[in-house]
Amino acid sequence: MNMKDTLLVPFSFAIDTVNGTLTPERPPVQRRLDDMKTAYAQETSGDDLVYEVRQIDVPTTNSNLLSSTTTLYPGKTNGEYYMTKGHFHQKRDRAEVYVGLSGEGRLLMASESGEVVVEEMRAGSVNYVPGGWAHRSVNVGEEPLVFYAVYIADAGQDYLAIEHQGGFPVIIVEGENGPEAVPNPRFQQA
Ligand code: M6P
Ligand code: ZN
Repeated sequence: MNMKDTLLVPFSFAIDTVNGTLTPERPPVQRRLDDMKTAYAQETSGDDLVYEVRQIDVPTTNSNLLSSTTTLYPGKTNGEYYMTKGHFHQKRDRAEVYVGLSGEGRLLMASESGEVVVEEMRAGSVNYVPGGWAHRSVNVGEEPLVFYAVYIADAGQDYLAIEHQGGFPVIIVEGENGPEAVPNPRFQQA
């Protein structure tokens, strides 16, 4: 590799760990219930803001690391906690690391053959998402869930594979003893 062609100038950002904003500012991508009508077990709609993603852009090559903050607001629709759409990476073998900054959440991970792992997210948690695992985060608390994610910059997001199988194998709902993972009635193994 010719470093003269690829040498980036180092840079720094500051994260507000309570609301996920960045300094210097990055414009948020916003997702509302209307953008996720078919993501939940029961179809939903509305203009309620579910989450915001602020990305630190770099060239999308496999020698760079893309990173972003996600601010996932508290709330529920038809008993399911607010969550991200969730995706596999377009390049399936690309891994991702999540660092929890505030709030309380669950990270759902699912393989293409339907295996499921659910991990906790909170300030100071680090979750490693290996290649081949779809990932979705869920806010199970009463404050915004804020986390920082880092992944290989050419990974890309594949949302269709999740849609085609009716979501993740499990959904997170409020049970008698707090949040619990239960089978997703809409899930169909691809
Ligand atoms: C994290 C990362 C991003 C992702 C975001 C929201 O910041 O995993 O790659 O975009 O969460 O999740 P989604 O893309 O599934 O809406
Ligand atoms: Zn990802």
